[in-house]
Amino acid sequence: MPLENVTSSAQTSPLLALSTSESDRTRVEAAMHQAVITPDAYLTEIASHLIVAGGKRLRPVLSIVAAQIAGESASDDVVRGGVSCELVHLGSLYHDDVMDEADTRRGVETVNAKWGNLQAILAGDFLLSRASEIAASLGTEVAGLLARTIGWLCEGQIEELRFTYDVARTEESYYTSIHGKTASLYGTAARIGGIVAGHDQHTIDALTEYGNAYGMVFQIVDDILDATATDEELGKPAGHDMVEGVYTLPVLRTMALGTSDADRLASLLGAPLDARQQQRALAIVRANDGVGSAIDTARDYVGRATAACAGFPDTEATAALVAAPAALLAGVT
Ligand code: GRG
Repeated sequence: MPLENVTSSAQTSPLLALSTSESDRTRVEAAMHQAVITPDAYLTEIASHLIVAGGKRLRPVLSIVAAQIAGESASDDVVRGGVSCELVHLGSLYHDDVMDEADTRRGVETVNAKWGNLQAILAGDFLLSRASEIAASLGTEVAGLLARTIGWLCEGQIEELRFTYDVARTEESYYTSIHGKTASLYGTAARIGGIVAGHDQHTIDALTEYGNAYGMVFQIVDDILDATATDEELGKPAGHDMVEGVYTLPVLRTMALGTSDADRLASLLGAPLDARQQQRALAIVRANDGVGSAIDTARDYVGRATAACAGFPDTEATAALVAAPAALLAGVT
């Protein structure tokens, strides 16, 4: 049963652990499964594959907590709004796994590995269509926002592709990419929670600011972990991003140090790495200040997320929002 996966993830996820009740998680699961049922059992199975496999469901949780900051419980429409974001996330993972030719995701075979690329692309499109249908049922503002956010994900991903294997990639390119591919959907999940719950405009804007900043912390921490965690902790070989030619903040900061190590790293990168080169590149990043400097930047975004909550009512939900980005950062400090 998928709920077991979600519940066990909840214990390791700050946002989930601090905020949503078991009954809210159950509502999210039910709405996720409901959303992908079609008269075609084959399509339903493919579209359900990664839902059944688990996942932290952070985006619907964020919508729910955003809705709850005034102390009210979240309506079914709030849950559906959060689920529309999660379906966009899921659709993007289906497509991302095709692009990366990935074999596993959430501990199971990817859709492309199990059924093939064509099925994965179409099922990903189908998930986006169901997300759009749900968003449309919540009004034109939510529908327009979700449509724009799908565009932001594509823009972020194409920015990353454009500078793959480019050692001259700028930090501006990195920020543009992670804002689009990761942070924008968190911003939208929080905003939809605020809109559907009927919060005032100032609060809706602050929730959006919060979600975007939380998403930036999330992705920078993820990128730091790719360089610093062990293969076992990651469930994949460390340094995977460098191997794939995706040069993230800790790597860009290391290359910018102006030292001989920085030059050595730049000369190693720029093309696919073999296993020995991967280990040498990792050793350089781990031994230098690029990681610490990336942590400082993540900390700035924690500050921005916290500041966005300043005017929120003093409730459990607000406390959960304030605690969540710092808890992410604690994973690398
Ligand atoms: C089709 C919408 C669409 C987009 C196409 C492929 C693509 C462009 C965008 C995907 C970009 C991408 C993979 C961004 C990273 C997303 C991310 C933060 C993944 C990890 O999220 P978690 O940790 O994963 O919430 P779980 O498995 O817990 O849901």
